[in-house]
Amino acid sequence: MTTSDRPRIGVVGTGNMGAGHVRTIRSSVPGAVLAAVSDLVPGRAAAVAGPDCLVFDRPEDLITDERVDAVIVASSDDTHETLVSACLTAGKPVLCEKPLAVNAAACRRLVTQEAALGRRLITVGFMRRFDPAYLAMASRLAGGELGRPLLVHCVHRNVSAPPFYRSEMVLTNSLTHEIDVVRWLLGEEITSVSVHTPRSSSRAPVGLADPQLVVLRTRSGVLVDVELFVNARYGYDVRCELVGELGTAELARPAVTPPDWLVRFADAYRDELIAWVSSFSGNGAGPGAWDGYVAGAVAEACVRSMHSGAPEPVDLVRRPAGPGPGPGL
Ligand code: ISE
Repeated sequence: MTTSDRPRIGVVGTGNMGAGHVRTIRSSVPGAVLAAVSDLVPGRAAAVAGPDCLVFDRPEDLITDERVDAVIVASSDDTHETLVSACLTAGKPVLCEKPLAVNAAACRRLVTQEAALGRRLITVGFMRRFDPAYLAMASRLAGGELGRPLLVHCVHRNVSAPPFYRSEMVLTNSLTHEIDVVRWLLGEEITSVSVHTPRSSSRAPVGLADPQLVVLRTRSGVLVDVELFVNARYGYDVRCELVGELGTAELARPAVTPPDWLVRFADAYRDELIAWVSSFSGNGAGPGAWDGYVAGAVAEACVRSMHSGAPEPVDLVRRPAGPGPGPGL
């Protein structure tokens, strides 16, 4: 870790998400310096590097370089486990974009590796916990004015999905945001799931089940329904309404439907990075490795339900003793 008071951040993966983090670090995270970037696509890292920023062809070299104190992993999902593990081996804090890894078993390996270190280094990019509108909902729930929660209605619509998107990814990639934010809002685990697939949009690629309707049941019996529609076309539209015994709270929405998540959750991404950088001297901030594992396990139960057509239980392993989750569950 740096001896200066401005940690040097390396960003692996400079596509839309990684490039967004680069911009945010430069413009809105005063406590940090963009020290290095890396991307497997030739020229893509150099295109965002700018002055005083190192460019690495191999992400492993960025992670181990002594001029990098902490790492953001924003590369493709299938690279996350290897790169986060390398950060743990290097003893460097890492913010990994969701999902933490491509499946629950891989997430569990990272949970175990981090627990063996005895210190928290992993933060997972479930940035909605930092969104002012979600924080306002959480505050109203915690204040008691809604009473006990009974239902949560969610909508998660993307303009379009990339051509490699499969029906399972709607659950293992997109739905993980609702899984995490609902766990955080309600402060309890999801115990069973069911997935329903209506007729698909003619605008969706053939074979992609889109939209999908997911019902999550929590330990206390709260039901959460989530509409996922990743080729909605008209805009990026995320909604959430919490129904309690005494009242309801609805997620404040922008006046104009934004084109994507970088616009809709710009404040959340900024505050997530500020909290992450501030946490280097503490015990981590926001969702950690265990939250990444739980999201993966719940998403896999959803995939099982999509294929079985029946409700499926969520089976979680025992949580290892080790670094705390931060302000999560
Ligand atoms: C994407 O990867 C994100 O993380 C966005 O926040 C989410 O809304 C979108 O569905 C995902 O594909």
